[in-house]
Amino acid sequence: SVFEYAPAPESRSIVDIAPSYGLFIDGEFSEAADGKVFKTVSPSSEEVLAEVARAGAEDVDRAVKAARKAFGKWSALPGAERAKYLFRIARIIQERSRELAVLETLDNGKPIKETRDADLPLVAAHFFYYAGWADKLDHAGYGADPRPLGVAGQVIPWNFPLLMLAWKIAPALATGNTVVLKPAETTPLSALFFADICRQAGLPNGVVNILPGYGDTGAALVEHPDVNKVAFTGSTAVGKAIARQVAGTKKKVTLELGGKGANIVFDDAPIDQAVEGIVNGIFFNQGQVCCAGSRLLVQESIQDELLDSLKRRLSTLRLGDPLDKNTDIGAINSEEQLSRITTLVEAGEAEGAERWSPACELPASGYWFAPTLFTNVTQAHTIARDEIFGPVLSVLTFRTPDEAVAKANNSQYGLSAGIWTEKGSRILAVANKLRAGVVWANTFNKFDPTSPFGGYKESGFGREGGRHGLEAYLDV
Ligand code: TXE
Repeated sequence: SVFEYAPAPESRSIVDIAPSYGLFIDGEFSEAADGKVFKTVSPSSEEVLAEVARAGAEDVDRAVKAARKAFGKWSALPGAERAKYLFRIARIIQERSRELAVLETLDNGKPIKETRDADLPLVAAHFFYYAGWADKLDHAGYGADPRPLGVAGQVIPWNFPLLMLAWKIAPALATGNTVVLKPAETTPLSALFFADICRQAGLPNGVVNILPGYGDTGAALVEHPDVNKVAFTGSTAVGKAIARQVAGTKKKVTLELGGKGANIVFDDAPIDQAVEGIVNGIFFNQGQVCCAGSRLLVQESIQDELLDSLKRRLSTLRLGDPLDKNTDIGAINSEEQLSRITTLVEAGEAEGAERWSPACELPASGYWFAPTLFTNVTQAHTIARDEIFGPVLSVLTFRTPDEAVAKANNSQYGLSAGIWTEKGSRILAVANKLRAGVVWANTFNKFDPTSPFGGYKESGFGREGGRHGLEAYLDV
């Protein structure tokens, strides 16, 4: 049947993509009540990968009811029993990680090197980590009887489809909540594959429900009166709209929004290591990372040396077929995102910043953007202020640590920052003054399920990951 995982006639790889996918409600795949569907395309080739059912308000209601019905038994299970399901899911993710990596790369456009070596191991790690918490909640300082909130409505973006699903679903299930999750419209496939994993793991029906759809599906989920907790990752504009929507209700909410991370390089930093960190900070996942190091703050005295090295390194990056294991830079996730990046880059040029890219040929079809560096950038420039969410680095300079801190903090956002220096005392002094949820020292974009993650200011509120990530799903 079309709503099962029947192999597609011309499957390109080890993963079988069905021609069409359903909504996952109460353990079954089904059509949308109104029969609506949408297409998901490969951003690297623009070919249609599959047709996907598009959930409307009626489907949201059916999914929330299924989650509510499942909540009673699921939340009453001893933590150790819930842990078994989570461990089983984690192991199946590991076993099927090659298929998942290929599927994620096809639907998202990011290099297989990243899905295989970064996304998938982290996805499994989150399920293992939160599985370990499920039977320990009673003795973790939460009081005698920490209670799950109920039904969690979760809306996730397209930049790390599976990882964002793991960040949301793993802590929710460990704490005894049930879930209705809406993946992003451009990347629904790995979440539906995950639905199949839930079935394979024998997860009771209704504990996890997956509703592909657009923003209207997300809004209907957030609005549903029987949702107790809303967890959102996405744009600051939609995050604010959601905050307004839940104001005046008793719903709890966590928001993980945009960023404009500063990567600060002091004159005593090991240059080669810093260059690798800068590249990883802004070109990993084509810069479509909320905590990307999109502003490089370099100490004036080493600017020339650092930029020379950086340009040499950028000239070695390979852009192209995301399924090629040697590819460093994949496709931009959607035409819409590509046009947002293009608009902001044009603003950078119009405002007088100097644009540079290594010589590189862009494939004829698909959505591509060459790694781009802007110098002569001031703090007033749009490209120094707005989140570009693309492979574009704005370079600014500073003379003193205080100036570096002031410039780093001069942002509406406060999600991430990086510091490069050999001086341990400077790392501590500067990190303590940065208004950012994550500060990396002599590294960048390192993630771990044990560490809470989240933002200051317009980057959102609440934390995901670590022990703090549990609190977002508990009443204590
Ligand atoms: O985000 P949206 P978009 C930033 C980044 C990017 C910009 C726009 O700067 O360029 O946002 O991206 C769902 N109620 N980030 O347009 O619209 C939507 O269907 C409920 C940063 O893709 O916020 C999708 O599932 N849900 C970010 C999810 O929200 C709604 C990651 C994100 O989409 C909704 C992504 C509504 N009214 C973009 N409208 C990060 N923090 O990592 C849309 N959605």
